[in-house]
Amino acid sequence: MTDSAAESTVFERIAAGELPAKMVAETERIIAFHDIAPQAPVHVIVAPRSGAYRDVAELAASDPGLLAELVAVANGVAAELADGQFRLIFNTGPRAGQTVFHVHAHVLAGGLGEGSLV
Ligand code: DGP
Repeated sequence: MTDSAAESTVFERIAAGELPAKMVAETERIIAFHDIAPQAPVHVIVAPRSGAYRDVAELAASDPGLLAELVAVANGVAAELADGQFRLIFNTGPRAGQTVFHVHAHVLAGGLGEGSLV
């Protein structure tokens, strides 16, 4: 195993309690916490505890049940923190803006302009 393969992702370290985060929901396999640099009034990251999957394409192909669980947690977060209306974004690949290669969804909600994409 190479050194880089042995390293935990930042979200695995948050899941393990090694890095602080404002947690909003936790299940056996999923965590949800406020983004460190919010881009909307509500901006929550929802991710599996495990960093085994780099992006949503890998997760969908390998464990669709876990992807469904992640979406259900995102929906619960939006119901609790906003009005249940939300945008769910999976940046997939560096040219799409992905910077953390541990699959995660961005839940964006609260006062997003009609028709806006970002
Ligand atoms: P992406 O660009 O899709 O890979 O999004 C990564 C997001 O993760 C970005 O919006 C910032 C957030 N983020 C990165 N590091 C941390 C951290 O240590 N704590 C928290 N709360 N959020 C983080």
